[in-house]
Amino acid sequence: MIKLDRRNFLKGAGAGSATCALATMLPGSLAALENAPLQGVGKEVASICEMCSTRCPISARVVDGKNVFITGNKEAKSFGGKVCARGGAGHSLLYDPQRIVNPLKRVGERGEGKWAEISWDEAYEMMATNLNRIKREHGPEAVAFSSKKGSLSGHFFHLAKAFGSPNTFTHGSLCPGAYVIAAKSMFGTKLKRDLGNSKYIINFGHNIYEGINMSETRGMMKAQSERGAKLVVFEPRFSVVADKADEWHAVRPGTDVAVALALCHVLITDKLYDQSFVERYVVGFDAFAAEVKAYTPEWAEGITDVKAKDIRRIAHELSAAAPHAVVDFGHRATFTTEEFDMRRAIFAANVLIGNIERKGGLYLGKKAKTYNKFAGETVAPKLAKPGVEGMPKPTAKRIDQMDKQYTMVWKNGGVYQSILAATLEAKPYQLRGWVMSRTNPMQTMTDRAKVLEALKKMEFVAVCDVYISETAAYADLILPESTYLERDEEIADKSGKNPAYYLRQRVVETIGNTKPSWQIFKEVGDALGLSKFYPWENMETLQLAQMKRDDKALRHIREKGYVSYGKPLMLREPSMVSKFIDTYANARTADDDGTYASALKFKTPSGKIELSSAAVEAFAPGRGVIRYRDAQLKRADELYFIQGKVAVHTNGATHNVPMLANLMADNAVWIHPLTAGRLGISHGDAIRLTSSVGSETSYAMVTPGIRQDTVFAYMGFGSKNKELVRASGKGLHCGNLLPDRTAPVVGMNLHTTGVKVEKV
Ligand SMILES: Nc1nc2c(c(=O)[nH]1)N[C@H]1C(S)=C(S)[C@@H](COP(=O)(O)OP(=O)(O)OC[C@H]3O[C@@H](n4cnc5c(=O)[nH]c(N)nc54)[C@H](O)[C@@H]3O)O[C@H]1N2
Ligand SMILES: Nc1nc2c(c(=O)[nH]1)N[C@H]1C(S)=C(S)[C@@H](COP(=O)(O)OP(=O)(O)OC[C@H]3O[C@@H](n4cnc5c(=O)[nH]c(N)nc54)[C@H](O)[C@@H]3O)O[C@H]1N2
Ligand code: SF4
Ligand SMILES: [Mo]
Repeated sequence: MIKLDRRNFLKGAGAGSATCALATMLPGSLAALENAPLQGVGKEVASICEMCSTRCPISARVVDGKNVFITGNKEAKSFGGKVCARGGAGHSLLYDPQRIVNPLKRVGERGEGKWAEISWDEAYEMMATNLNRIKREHGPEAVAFSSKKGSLSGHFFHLAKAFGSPNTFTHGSLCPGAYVIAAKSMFGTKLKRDLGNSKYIINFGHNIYEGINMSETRGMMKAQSERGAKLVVFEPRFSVVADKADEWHAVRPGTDVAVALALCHVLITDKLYDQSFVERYVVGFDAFAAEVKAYTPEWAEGITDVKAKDIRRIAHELSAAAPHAVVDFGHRATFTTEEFDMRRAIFAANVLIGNIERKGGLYLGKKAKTYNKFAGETVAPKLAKPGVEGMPKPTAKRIDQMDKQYTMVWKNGGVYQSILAATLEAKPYQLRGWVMSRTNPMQTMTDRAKVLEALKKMEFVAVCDVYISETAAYADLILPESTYLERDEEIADKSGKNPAYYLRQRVVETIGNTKPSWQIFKEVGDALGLSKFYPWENMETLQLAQMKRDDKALRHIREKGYVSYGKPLMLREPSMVSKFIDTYANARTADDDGTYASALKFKTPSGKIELSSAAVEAFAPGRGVIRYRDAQLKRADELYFIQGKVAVHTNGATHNVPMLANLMADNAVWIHPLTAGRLGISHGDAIRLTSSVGSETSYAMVTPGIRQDTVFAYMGFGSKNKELVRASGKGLHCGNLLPDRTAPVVGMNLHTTGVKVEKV
C-alpha cells in the first residue's frame, strides 16, 4: 500500500492521466457514434481541455481516428505536462452515447422529457421566429443571454450585441466576481498570484488540491515540496488543502474578513508593514489604518473562533517572510454577503507586506503589448481583433444596472441571478426569452425552485450544451455543441509573467450533427438577419486575422499548441529585471535599485493602489473604506451549510460522464461527531437537510474534520433531470437548499445558508 503522507501526496497529486478501453465506451446502438470516421487527424494533437474552465493545454493521442489518451502539453511548463483526473476523462465525454448529437425540439410540456430530433435549418428557424417576435413586441432587451465565460462566450455575446440586447451574463456572480471586482477597485485590474515562488502562504478556503487549476495547484505543490513554504489554512472543514497544511484553523463560515482585518491591524500596529511601499504606491492608507484600529485579534477571535495569539503570530510570520509571501485571495467568492470587504481585506494584507510584483507575491499579467514595450522590441506578436462596423448600441439599460451599487459588476459578467426577479416580478423590467450556452443554472445558481419557475415563465428558452443538462431539460430548443475535442477555436491569450498563447484544435472528426458554438451562433445570426455583423467566413479566417495574416507564426502556434514568449518578468524583482535587460538590447533602463519599480502604475483614478476609494464611496456610500459587517448567514438554531469542489467532478457538468460517474456518483454530508450524536445520527444514516427554500436527503459522513456548527457537501450532485441517467437522483442538490441572496456591490450569489438536519 502506498502511504499517503504529505510528501507523497505532493509528488503524486495532479499527476494523473487516464486511458480507457474504447471497446467498453462504444455501445453498438448509436449509429452516429459508430459512423464516426476512422481516419486519424494526427498522432498527438495539441489542444485545450474544457473538462473545466481552467482550460489547461493538452496533448491528445489519436489512434485510427479515435482519441484514446489525453495528457498535458509538455510545452506548457507550469502545468507540468499533466492533466487532472477530469482532463484525462475527456474521451469518456466524447464517446458517451448519452451526448446529444442532433438539435432537439421540445414536443411535450416543458420538462416533460419529450423531444424530437430536428435539422439545423429547423432549429435556426425556431430561433429566428421566437427571438425576432420578442424583439418586435418587447424590444431586444427582453431576451437574456448567458454563458460560462471563456472559449466561445465571445461569439455568443457578439450575437447578443448584434441582436441588440444589453442583458448578457457570465458565471461571474456565481464564482470569481467578488475578487475580480475587489482587485479592480483597488488596483484597477485583476491580479495573479505567484504561489510557486512563495515561502509563506495564507489560504482562506482556496481549495486548490480539490478545486483544481493545474498550474496553480502545481505551483502550490512546488512551493510546499521544493521551497519548504509554510501553508496556513483557514477553512471550516478539514479539506485536502487543510490536510496538507502546516496549520489548519477551523474559521467560522463567512467570517474570514475579520481574520484578514485583524492581520492588517497587527501589521500596522506592530509596524510590520512595508512603509516605503505604502508611501510610494498607496492612497487611502490613513483612512484604512484608522478603521482597522478597532479590529484587534481579540475582537476577531470572538467572531471567528480563531485564537487571537495565532492571528498575532501569523501576522508576524507573514511579515518576516515578506515580500516572498502571499495571502491568497481565493477563487469561488460566494461565502458571505461581505465578499467585497473580505476580498479587499485580503488584498490589503498583501499590499501592506509590499509583495506586489515580487516573487512569491501578486503581480499584473504581462501581455504582449506591455512586455514588448519593456523589451523595446516585438518579442511576442499582438493578437488582432476582426473589426465589425456599425454594431447596434443597446437602447435599454441592463437589468442589473438600474441599481448603481453594481456599477463595477457588469463588465465582470453581471449579476446573473438578477434574471430571476426580472422574469418573475418584472424587476426592473420583464424578461421573456433566455438563450444559454455552456451554463447550467438549474444546478449552479441558487434556489432551484425559483430558477425552474423562471424557466417555465419564459416565452422561449434555448440551450446550447453537450448533454441534456438539468437546465436544458426545460428548454424549448437544444443546440448540440461539438465537444472541445471536435472543435477548432481562436488563439487564446494565456499570458502570465510573460506572454503566452495557446490554441484549441480539433482532435477527432465530429460525431453526429454537432457544431462548434462559434458556428452555431454565426448561423443563428444569419437566420436572424444579422449577417452583416459577421464579416468572417470560418475559424481559419478568424485565426489568420488574429495573427494579422502571418501564416508562419500561426503554423508555429498550431504545431506547438502552446507558445510562451520571453522570460518571466516581475517589475520589482531585481534578478528578473536584470535577466530581462541582459536578453533585450533595447530594453527599458532599470531604476537605480536595479528594478522597474518606477514603471509600476495602476489603472485607478489616482494611478496608485486605492486602499480606500472615493470612486467606490460615490457608487456605494459607506463602502469607500474596508469595514467589518456581520453577514448573518443563519439563525441560531441552524447549522451552516457550505459546499466545495471534488477532485473528480466539475461543478454541475460532469456527473453524467461515464468514467467520472463511475468514480463518484453521490455526495455524503459531512457532519461533526458531537453534532451527529446530539441529533441521533450515525455514520451512513440517511439524513435530511432543510433550509428556508428546500429540503434534500443524502447520507451522513461523520467526521471530526468539520466544525460542530457546520455541514458540508460536494456540489453538483443530485440532478433531478432523468435524462442525465447516471447522475439523476444521486446525492444532494445544493442549489435546491440555497435561497436567492445577492451580496451588495459585487452582486455575488450567496452559497452559504442555514439548515436544520435530521435523521430520516
Ligand atoms: N476538481 C475540480 N476542480 C475545479 C472545479 C471543479 O468543479 N472540480 N471547478 C473550478 C472552478 S469553476 C472554480 S471556481 C475553482 C474553485 O476553487 P475554490 O474556490 O478553491 O474551491 P471550492 O471547493 O469551490 O471552495 C473552496 C472551499 O471553501 C470552503 N469554505 C466554504 N465556506 C467558507 C468560508 O466561509 N470560509 C473559508 N475560509 N472557507 C470556506 C469549502 O469548504 C471549500 O473547501 O475550482 C476549479 N477547479
Ligand atoms: N451551490 C453551489 N453552487 C455553485 C458552486 C458551489 O460551489 N456551490 N460553484 C459555483 C462556481 S465556482 C461556478 S464556476 C459555477 C459553474 O456553473 P456553470 O457556469 O453552470 O458551469 P458548469 O457546471 O461547469 O457547466 C455548465 C454546463 O456546460 C456544459 N458543457 C460542458 N462542456 C461544454 C461544451 O463544450 N459546450 C457547451 N455548449 N456546453 C458544455 C455542461 O454539460 C454543463 O451543463 O457554479 C457555481 N455554483
Ligand atoms: S484542471 Fe483538469 S479538467 Fe480543468 S482544464 Fe485542467 S486538466 Fe482539464
Ligand atoms: Mo468557478
